[in-house]
Amino acid sequence: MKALEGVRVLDFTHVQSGPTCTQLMAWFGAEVIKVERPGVGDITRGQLRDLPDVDSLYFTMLNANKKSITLDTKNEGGKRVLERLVKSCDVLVENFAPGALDRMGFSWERIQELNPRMIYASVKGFGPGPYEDCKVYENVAQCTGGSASTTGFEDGPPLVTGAQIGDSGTGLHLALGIVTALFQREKSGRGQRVLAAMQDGVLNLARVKLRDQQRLAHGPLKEYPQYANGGFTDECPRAGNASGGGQPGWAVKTKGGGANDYIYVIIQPPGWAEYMKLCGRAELIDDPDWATPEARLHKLDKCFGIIEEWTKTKDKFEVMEILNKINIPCGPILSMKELAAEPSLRATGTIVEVDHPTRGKYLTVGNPIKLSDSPTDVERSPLLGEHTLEILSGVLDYSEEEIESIRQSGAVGKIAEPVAAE
Ligand code: CAO
Repeated sequence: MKALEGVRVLDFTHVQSGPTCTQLMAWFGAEVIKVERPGVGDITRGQLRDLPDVDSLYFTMLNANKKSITLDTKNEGGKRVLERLVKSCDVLVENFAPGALDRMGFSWERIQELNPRMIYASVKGFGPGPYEDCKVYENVAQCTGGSASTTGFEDGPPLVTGAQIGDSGTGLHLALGIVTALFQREKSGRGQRVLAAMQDGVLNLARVKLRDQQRLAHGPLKEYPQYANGGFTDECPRAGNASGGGQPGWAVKTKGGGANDYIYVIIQPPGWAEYMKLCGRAELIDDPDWATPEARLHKLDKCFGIIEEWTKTKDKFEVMEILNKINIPCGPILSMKELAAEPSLRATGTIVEVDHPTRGKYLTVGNPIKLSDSPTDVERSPLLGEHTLEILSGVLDYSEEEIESIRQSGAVGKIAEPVAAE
């Protein structure tokens, strides 16, 4: 049995933020019915394609374990099918532009009338306020949520990060909101609205920077490179690769000189002596100008420079092994190529190979959250409208005549032929 077995999700999501949320729910066992526009579908099916005429990796990696029904929800027949779906699902998840669902005729009031137990969950770019009507994509959220202003080097422009903290991060927040609302429904018997705004989600993930903004009012941030270089304003600055925790850290070069031949090292007080022994600089272990964290604070760049002279003589995996043996935390900079080939990630199901009827085999990131009683089996994403018939008859109990009349109305577009067994 899967943890969310018996929960049916009307998945009205597209692009990345909403699909991240519903994919997680599907992995935990919810029945996720993705509603897509006939003939078009989720726009990402056709975006960033690596192969002609097949669903992109963008789409396939965000829509595993879901069913797809095509439905024109602006068509009167389509609206009636959507009403029936609302009545028979537990959760509706959407990430349309603000107001789109209301314009379709499905306001929160209307949804509650149709199904008072419905949990209606939305991702929006912003919460209520001056920007609530704006459309938002990933990097917009990274910029408006405080991540970009605090990422990058002190002398460079603001930077966005490759980790999709605006989209996938907000999808994760939304998933937690939904299961929490499902838990409350057990006692209250009622559904509720769940909103995760991308600006809020990014700010939540960047909360240590709001911490530093407030610390700044009481003196310089000693762990930032600006402490040695003397360059603070009244705004939390970009800290380069400095550690956000209590200990100094930096990415130093390793042997090879390639783009990812680096390792992230941290200097905890007990580690200093060990580092200096490895670096052949034992004289600095007790030297009062170097021996204490306070003495080193003004010259962290020089400290990491000394360590780098040693790390450049080893590859990043050798450094990892040597430092971990003496209890010094560190992390090699791993490329996507290296991660894709990592056997331990394959073994745990964090990286999974999936077979797809039109694209063949591809890699995806499996469920990063492991439940001992609800293991995840990653299944390929659905083709556009692949389950339209199955949902109309099996879930919504339409008769053959009714299905024919729905089809005639143009509400579901061309019904897809069943896919041959793989
Ligand atoms: N049948 C008929 N119409 C449909 C439909 C269906 N099955 N599915 C969607 N539509 C319609 C919508 O009703 C909407 O119509 P109106 O504009 O007339 O109301 C229209 O398609 C376009 O939807 P949209 O506005 O959501 O799409 P967009 O491409 O204009 O904007 C995005 C995309 C992502 C910027 C916007 O949806 C958004 O801001 N979403 C909230 C924030 C978010 O999730 N951003 C993350 C995106 S990346 O993960």
